[in-house]
Amino acid sequence: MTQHAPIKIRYVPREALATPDVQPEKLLTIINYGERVSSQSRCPLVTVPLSQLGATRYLELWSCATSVERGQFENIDYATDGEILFGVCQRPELATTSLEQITYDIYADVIRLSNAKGYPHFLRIWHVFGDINGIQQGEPRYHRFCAGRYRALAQFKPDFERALPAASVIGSRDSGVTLYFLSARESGTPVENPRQLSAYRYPAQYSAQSPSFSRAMAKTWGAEVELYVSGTASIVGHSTVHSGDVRGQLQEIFRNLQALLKEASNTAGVAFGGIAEASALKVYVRCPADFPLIEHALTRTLGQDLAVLYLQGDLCRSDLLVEIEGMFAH
Ligand code: 3EB
Repeated sequence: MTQHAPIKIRYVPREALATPDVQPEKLLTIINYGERVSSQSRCPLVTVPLSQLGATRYLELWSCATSVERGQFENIDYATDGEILFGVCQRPELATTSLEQITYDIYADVIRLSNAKGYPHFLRIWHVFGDINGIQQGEPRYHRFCAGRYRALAQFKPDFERALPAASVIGSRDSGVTLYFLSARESGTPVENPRQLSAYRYPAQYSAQSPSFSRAMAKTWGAEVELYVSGTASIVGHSTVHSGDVRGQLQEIFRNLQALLKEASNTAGVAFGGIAEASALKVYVRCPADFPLIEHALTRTLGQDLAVLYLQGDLCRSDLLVEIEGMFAH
């Protein structure tokens, strides 16, 4: 018997929500981007405050093979299917608390929840917060975020740098912190990119407490291997390359993704193929004016059939113009 990955992530046009083809009890979550929409579904609909670019507005449907159990812990909504835990937390950023402290608090709660439910191994985490390139108490806000994340992981997860999840950190125009994640009963295998210095070893100029994520996470589910690829930018070694040149950044991202897929295939002992074999890609675009060029370059390189979602998002270094993440399966 082939055991499939416990979850499938699909992009469906927003209108499809009126006539869903998935039973609500088999949905881990529905993720909506940008303007709020109302849902008749009994499954929680999470609105991530990043605008979609492009003609069609999509929702992300995360479905699984079995019925899910839902719950709440602190203000984290979660759903489990016996193999995987999905959780989402949205908190306002109050002037009385630093971004570092808010990040620490959310991480501490998320770690407590995942430990208590028996899904302690983080696979993939997304983070969205406002004013990512702003300065707070003399330090870039992204560095403050990294410090809070690092402090919580170091406190609650001994040896955490050997098992870092894949991640994305995106700046929104709205304030507030959104974090959503997948964790599992059994650990996955982190994968690093041979073209890039591991982020957790970046020099201090990128954050005194280094960014705690791996370039990708490979996870075996029975006969299937799933690869969760972190937000990938035009960074070689630890330096941004092609500053101010969106075309050059995109080409460098393709090279980074190809190298990472090759490394992941070697590590996992399966062939993930090339970028065009992705089951889903997400592209974060800093300047909406760059969107037509980016979309054109992606369809020319990867074809029309690939599921790609484009979002307006600010990136953690102010010279980064575009970033791509994705999921692959074998
Ligand atoms: C980079 O490679 C680009 O701090 O979790 C990408 C994905 C980036 C995740 C994170 C940061 C993070 O350094 C930025």
